[in-house]
Amino acid sequence: MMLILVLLTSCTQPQKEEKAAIVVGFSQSGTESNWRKRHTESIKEELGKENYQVLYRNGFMNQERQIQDIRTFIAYKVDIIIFTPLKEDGWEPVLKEAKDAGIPVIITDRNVNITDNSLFLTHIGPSFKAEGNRAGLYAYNYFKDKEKEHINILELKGLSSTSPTTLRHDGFMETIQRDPRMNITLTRDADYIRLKGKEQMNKLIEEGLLEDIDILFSHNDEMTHGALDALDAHKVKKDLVIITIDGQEDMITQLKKGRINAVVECNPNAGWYVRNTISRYFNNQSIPQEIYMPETIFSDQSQLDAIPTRNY
Ligand code: GYE
Repeated sequence: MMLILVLLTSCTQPQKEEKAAIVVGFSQSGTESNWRKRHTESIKEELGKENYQVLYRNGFMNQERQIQDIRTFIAYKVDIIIFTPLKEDGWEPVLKEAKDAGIPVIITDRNVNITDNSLFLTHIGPSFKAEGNRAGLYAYNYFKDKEKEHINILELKGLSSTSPTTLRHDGFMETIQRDPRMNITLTRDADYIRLKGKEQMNKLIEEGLLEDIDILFSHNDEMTHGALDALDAHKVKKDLVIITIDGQEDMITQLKKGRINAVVECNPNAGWYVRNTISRYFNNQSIPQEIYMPETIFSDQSQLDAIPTRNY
């Protein structure tokens, strides 16, 4: 009897064919910051919860390489592509190739600059403009009741031609404009890289240009760390209001130490949204063209011991 049962079940089960796993191609732009490392892990972790086969490629901050990675996914005939564009321009041809091959594309983190929005399914990421707004609002409030004729700002910018860099600047300008005393008097590029932040700050200190600066607005924590290193190396003792973006654990530590004034959070945990979007797509459910992730600001005005532990 048992034998018959075993035979029966083993005869019936294999007939139910296993559905082939969905193949996801994930092209990341680089590993320049702890923020980005977390962004990558978050997506990998969440995709790992599904029965997906994930092909991962890192573009190492080289757009040509990233385009090649996407072409490889197209050649492999993956079911869906997730991609984090290094820069805004130059994606239209390869996205068109994906569309012609019938492969949907989800863009996450930075935006692409294209005219044909049908070339991607959706964009999942933070509102960079709102981040800039929050940074500017902190600066505005800080100096609101202080008597001072001019408030000079040094802006340490991230990689050019990227949406976080453009929009963080725009958002910041929008809110500081409320106070005519506030002006960005110095701008330097440091590409979101710690060492470049340090180099730029070193030069400014050596050239004596930091002296009349009141605020440092830095587009990411890595560059801020570099700038802090330079200030330490030169033993600079001056009242500098420091506002940074990302919210890495190592920067929250600096905030708690009183080294910096405000950390605008940039949420790297895109994984859940990506997983949810993929599953909606394959279940024929509607998907909005733009998916924003929630964010906040932590500052010396916050209850510091209530800041949730970061995972990046
Ligand atoms: O702020 C920075 C990273 O594109 C939002 O890139 C991202 C930025 C993030 O390297 O740390």
